[in-house]
Amino acid sequence: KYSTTTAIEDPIKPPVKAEYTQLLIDGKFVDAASVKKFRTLDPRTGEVIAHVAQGDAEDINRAVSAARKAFDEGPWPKMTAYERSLILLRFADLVEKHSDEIAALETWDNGKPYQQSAKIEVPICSEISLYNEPIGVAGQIIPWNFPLLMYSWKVGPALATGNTVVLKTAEQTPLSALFVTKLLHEAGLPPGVLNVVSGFGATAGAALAKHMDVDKAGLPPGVLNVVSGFGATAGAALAKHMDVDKIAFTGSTDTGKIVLELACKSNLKPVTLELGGKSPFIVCEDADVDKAVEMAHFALFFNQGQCCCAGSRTYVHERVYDEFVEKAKARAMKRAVGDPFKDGIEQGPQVDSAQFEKIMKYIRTGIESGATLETGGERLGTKGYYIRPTVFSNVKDDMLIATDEIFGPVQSILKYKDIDEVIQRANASRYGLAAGIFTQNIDTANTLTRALRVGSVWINCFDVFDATIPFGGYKMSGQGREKGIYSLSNYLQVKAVVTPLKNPAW
Ligand code: TXE
Repeated sequence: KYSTTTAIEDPIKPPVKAEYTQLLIDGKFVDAASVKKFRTLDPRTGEVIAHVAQGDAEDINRAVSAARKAFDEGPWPKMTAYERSLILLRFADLVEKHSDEIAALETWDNGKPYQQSAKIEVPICSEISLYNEPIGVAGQIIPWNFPLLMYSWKVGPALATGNTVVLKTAEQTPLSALFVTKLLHEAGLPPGVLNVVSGFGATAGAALAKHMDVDKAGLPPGVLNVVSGFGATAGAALAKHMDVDKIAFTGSTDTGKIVLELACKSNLKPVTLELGGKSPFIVCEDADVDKAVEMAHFALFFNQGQCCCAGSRTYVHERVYDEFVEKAKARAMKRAVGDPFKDGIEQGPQVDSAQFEKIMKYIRTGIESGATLETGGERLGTKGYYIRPTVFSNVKDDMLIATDEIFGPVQSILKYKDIDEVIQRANASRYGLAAGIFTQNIDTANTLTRALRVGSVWINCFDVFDATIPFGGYKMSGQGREKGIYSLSNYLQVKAVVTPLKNPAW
């Protein structure tokens, strides 16, 4: 079942067209003010799928003023939660109706297996929108690894609570968000409530993070023109600026810091951040090794390894270590890699050449630092961004493959002796997003759950997501939680109201 080069060299034609490629502002598809476009590529081949409008600061301004008007003048925030819920429910129906097209678009733009897009991500996109609660206003910046899922985690709660939104999609994957936002309008969303700007992070993303309403803040005209540029330049230039009322960001820890700084130096808008991770997956001495191997494999390799919560440090007890390594290697060698539109494929290409190069660089550091390369470690085929499932054993805690987020199909296996030691080593990370525990002993599970400084613990399972379960990180994995009741509070203001009674006796 192992990948065949024919599947990769002769890609299946996607059963969908890239129909929506403009920005979506004030309920209408429009070109970027600069009329510039960027290419979004098929990661199976590196060929162009479509030319997409390239939003920048000026488009963010247009989108923010549409969102501001829609928020200040209504009707969206003034509707009852029930009225909003009717529109969101209609949207859920439309997503279901168009699920084949959306799933195909997602696989084409991102490279993830079609079955994953169709069975996991499209249904989540409609489920998560079924909230109905009160008011707010928001800027949202999302990454490319789960374009639809990130869209729904951000947009669902913001809209349900009556906010208006400017959403910036990732430059690698602009297509699915435009498609479903069109469906939201078809479901009855008033214009201006949700505006989608595709474009590059440092221009459109940074502009959104630091956007200020020039008129309201009384700042001189022209200041906003400084917004293009990366990190320190953009942050410093905009230190004095006001922005949208709230920022939610998912992406790398480095960019998260920039976003927080921009928000802080402008108008102190509240920020939620969902950032990187280096999550431990701990296989205890009593674990059923075959099941543990399968779960650890899934925890790391799911979505081509491009998950913020990937179980990317596989700690295995010394008693079962050798058997585990052998079986983990055999499982990785069986992983079906190939065209993500093909049935039975478990792993498609990485999203783009930058991610591909980053992963290959980490593989080289793993070999150079003395870890044992059990399998993989190389490119697959000659086209696109496919990487052979890679397993390293004899990994030490201070190797880069054990400390850094690789974000690819590279499993690092580490040996441990006892529970206190593994707790200390698992916690010795700048990240704290998630952890997996594999044991049949309830005391071991409870001890680890309590001791691990992470936002999610999966016991004898991994990557189980439900709209009601909160998700987010400790330490440099982020701030705040998404999903569940927490996601609603991210978008709500609290107002205390006090009034004297005429008759103090009551
Ligand atoms: O991330 P960025 P990249 C990690 C993963 C990956 C690495 C780099 O390790 O290999 O980050 O990926 C926007 N102001 N994660 O470069 O830069 C950008 O346009 C405002 C983990 O893609 O964080 C995109 O929309 N916004 C992560 C979004 O930020 C900016 C998912 C994410 O891009 C900006 C993705 C700026 N100055 C990557 N610069 C997770 N937590 O799941 C960029 N952006």
